[in-house]
Amino acid sequence: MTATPAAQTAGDTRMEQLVKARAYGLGFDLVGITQLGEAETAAAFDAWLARGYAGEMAYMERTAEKRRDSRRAIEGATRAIVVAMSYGGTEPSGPVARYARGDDYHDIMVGRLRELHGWIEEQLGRVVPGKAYVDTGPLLERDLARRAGLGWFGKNTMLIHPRAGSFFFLGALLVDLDLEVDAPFASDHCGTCRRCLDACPTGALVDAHVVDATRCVSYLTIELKGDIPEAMRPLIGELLYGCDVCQEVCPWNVRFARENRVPEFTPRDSLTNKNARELSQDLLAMSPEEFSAAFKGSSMKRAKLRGLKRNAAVVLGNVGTADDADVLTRALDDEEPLVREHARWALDRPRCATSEFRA
Ligand code: B12
Ligand code: SF4
Ligand code: SF4
Repeated sequence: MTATPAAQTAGDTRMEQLVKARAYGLGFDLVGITQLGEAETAAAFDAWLARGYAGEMAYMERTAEKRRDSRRAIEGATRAIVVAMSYGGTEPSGPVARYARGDDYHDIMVGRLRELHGWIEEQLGRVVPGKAYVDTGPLLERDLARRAGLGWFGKNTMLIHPRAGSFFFLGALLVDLDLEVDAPFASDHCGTCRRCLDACPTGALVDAHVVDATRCVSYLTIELKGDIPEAMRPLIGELLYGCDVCQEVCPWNVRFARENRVPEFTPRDSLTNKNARELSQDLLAMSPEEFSAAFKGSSMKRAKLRGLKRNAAVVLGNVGTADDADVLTRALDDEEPLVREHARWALDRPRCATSEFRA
């Protein structure tokens, strides 16, 4: 433990312990506390940006100054209560990444962190300035999490905990409160293993601990708004939305991934009962109204219907058969040029093409 004074106590129990107990009670799997300050990985982050690995995620560059130093996120905050929540790493693999199969984790986790914040204020009987962040804030969340003792940086860049693997989300409640901090996670348990680097389907793990996002399936199928580069399309295989490959092969997940215990993260039937082809066919035929209804409350809305149709066309180009020609041909009339172009590409792929079609 780093020696910082613990100013708040309630009875005989230290505030840190109470906060952690409450956080576990709210369903978080891991909790740690760290001091805000300059990110230890700021230099690695700068090098990553300089090499263009953020691609079109302009917000990473725009908010870089804040990300380098977590004290800049909100005025006056001194501590981060960092949490992790497992989302079902034991579920079978499939065309949609595990994290996106249930309800949007941003809403669920921010809601629970706000509950924790309210509870702290109630315990102390005063206002505690603070703010909850999950994913979208200007923070290097993995940096904060390692400093709070939640795990090490895997060679696949995931934060990994020795008894929980890496299939969990991270979040942080930044507060102006003098809590005693936890020791950082100092060891590294990757050793000589390189399974994730070898398994990545697109070669996005350009080095240990370095993801070139512009090659990562997660970026290509979610963050990228325009055309997926043609050279990358065949490498995407049947991955429709996101990618779990570099986590699935990790021995720490094979052994320690936890089951989902959060009802809201339960996979939607519409996603789990269908294979990549069936799901892609459904998406390509979907109207905006059907899309809104089917994906209400889902983080998959981030890619919008046009992005999902684009991905579906790529998947059918990779794993479809001549039986998918009809749905792809109809997509040639889609109002979105993006969808039309990817459908055309898919139809020209040997698996989908028939002589009738090529004419
Ligand atoms: C941008 C982003 C992406 C991008 C870029 C990914 C990336 N690795 O940077 C894309 C779209 C590709 C992506 C994909 C995914 N993401 Co994402 N993403 C983010 C986001 C918003 C920022 C990440 C970031 O700062 N990148 C900058 C680079 C430099 O950092 P980094 O690669 O994470 O590297 C870290 C360490 O490896 C270390 N480091 C860097 N170089 C070196 C060198 C050495 C020698 C060492 C020791 C360390 C080290 O420093 C960095 C930490 O500061 C965070 C949320 C947040 N606000 O932090 C979520 C986040 C990282 N993503 C998350 C998830 C779940 C995913 C996916 C699994 C989703 C999916 N299934 O498709 C994939 C996993 C891909 C992967 N292997 O990273 C979780 C990760 C949870 C965890 N256990 O680690 C986060 C934290 C969101 C959340 N709140 O839960 N993501
Ligand atoms: S998420 Fe998939 S594409 Fe991205 S680095 Fe991991 S294995 Fe490679
Ligand atoms: S697969 Fe191996 S090298 Fe990659 S993160 Fe897991 S333990 Fe580390």
